[in-house]
Amino acid sequence: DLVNIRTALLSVSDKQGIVEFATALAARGIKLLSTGGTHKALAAAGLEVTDVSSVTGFPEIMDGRVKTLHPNVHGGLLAIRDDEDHQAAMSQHGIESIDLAVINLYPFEKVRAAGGDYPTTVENIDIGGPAMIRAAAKNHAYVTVLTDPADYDEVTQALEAGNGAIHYTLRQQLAARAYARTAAYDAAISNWFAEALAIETPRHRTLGGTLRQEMRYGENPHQSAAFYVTGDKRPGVANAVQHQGKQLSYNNINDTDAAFELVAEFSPSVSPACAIIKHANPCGVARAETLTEAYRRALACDSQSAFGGIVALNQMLDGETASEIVKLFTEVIIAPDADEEAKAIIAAKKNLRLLTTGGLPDPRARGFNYRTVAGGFLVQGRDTAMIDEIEMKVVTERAPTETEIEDLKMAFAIAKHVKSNAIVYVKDGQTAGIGAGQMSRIDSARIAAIKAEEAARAADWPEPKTKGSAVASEAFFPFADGLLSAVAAGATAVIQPGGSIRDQEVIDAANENGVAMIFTGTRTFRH
Ligand code: 93A
Repeated sequence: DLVNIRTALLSVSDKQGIVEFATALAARGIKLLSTGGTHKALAAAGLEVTDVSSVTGFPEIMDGRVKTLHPNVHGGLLAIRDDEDHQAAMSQHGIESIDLAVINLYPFEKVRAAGGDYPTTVENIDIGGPAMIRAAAKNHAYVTVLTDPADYDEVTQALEAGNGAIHYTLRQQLAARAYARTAAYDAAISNWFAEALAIETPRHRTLGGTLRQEMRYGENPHQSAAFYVTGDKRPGVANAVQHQGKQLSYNNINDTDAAFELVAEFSPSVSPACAIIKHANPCGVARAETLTEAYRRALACDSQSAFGGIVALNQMLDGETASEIVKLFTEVIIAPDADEEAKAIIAAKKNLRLLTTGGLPDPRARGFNYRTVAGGFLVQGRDTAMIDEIEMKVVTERAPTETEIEDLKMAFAIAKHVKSNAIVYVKDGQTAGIGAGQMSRIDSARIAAIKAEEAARAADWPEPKTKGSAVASEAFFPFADGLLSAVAAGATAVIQPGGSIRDQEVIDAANENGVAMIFTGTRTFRH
């Protein structure tokens, strides 16, 4: 099971740790081969290293596009060491075996993330590197392959323990990592192409990502978990800067994403906005003249649920808002930015995580959602439905007033981010009650009204904010009962897709109660 290593090929773009690792190899008497830049780095460190050109008998040509794509390299990696025919081919063609390959690829993902132009990004598609990685990994029965500087120490220690040889089980594991790496690399390339060409069809892209973070556990402590990033530059939880606090958990990442995607529906050029999220559903959303006021109003919707929640803001966190937020136990704050005063206030709360993103994600931007099912996964385009781009058809005798329209639009935008069945009451730019995740729409409507009553009691308001409110339903009311429940709670305006065979019943009920109703023709389920 142990294979002695005599020759190593090193070809790395990320030179981090390479000199130390090569030094450890050389100290074991392992012969070093390498490509141009890597050769230079190793030679500069005083190591004896052979240029791969002397193995191929070819110079690096075409700006390095062809440097290791040669039978002397690939034969050396792929030969079955105890196969007579393979041995004969080696001696006939003067091929020498390569027992260990250290390769990391042209930084395609980094260039993409930095917004490299088209030709630069294409030039950073590595061809020879993945070919060598895949060859070495296929031949893991004899060859050790390293694709990540994070693996250098492990292999150095294994060499030490094996007295210059590597065990089969480690070679197998390294091969598995190698194919994970090349698969993620190719996925990043295909996704970049699909993005660059603005093509959404699944044939043009694949599911793939780079491991960002392994977590102690997933949604529950008995589940394993990891966070992968796709290279999509969308401002949000994957691309945020975390200023303080411990690593985000699986649930934190999920909820923080939900929070920021929701608050991004509200342009900061219109007004400050705040969303507070629990278990991926909003428990309060509000707009106001100031950010502090938006936070206070969002909190007032359901101050009980907001405990231990995630706060998302649509503009820079300021000191006043920060000092308001720290009054309540909060898990995470995410905002486009934070000023120095705010950072100092948050710093006093060691466990509170502050994330800044540099901007808001475009709610209209295309993208994909994934979800697993037994034996496969589902892919769909992001829900980019925006009320300003949808025809709002008034279906009742009374048309909504201007204030009602503003609240209807806000309720529609929020309902898109609430688990179905979703009922969202909004009054004066503030959620009055949210009903989420019920199996029947009428139950969601009732729960939203109950939440509004509780909020009124907690805040000592004379009446629930559902009185005189606008209400959104993310899918049609199948019967008049849901609408009547909203009327009972005090709603005066309704927005919903329409499309039920009983639409007329629902419209009649609205007219009988003087309610103004809009049909959007667009449903925004979220299951
Ligand atoms: O341009 S390539 O696709 N053609 C090749 O033949 C080739 N061989 C190695 N890229 C190739 N490489 C890559 O060069 C490696 O994957 C590595 O990322 C990089 C190392 O180049 P240097 O040693 O010159 O810095």
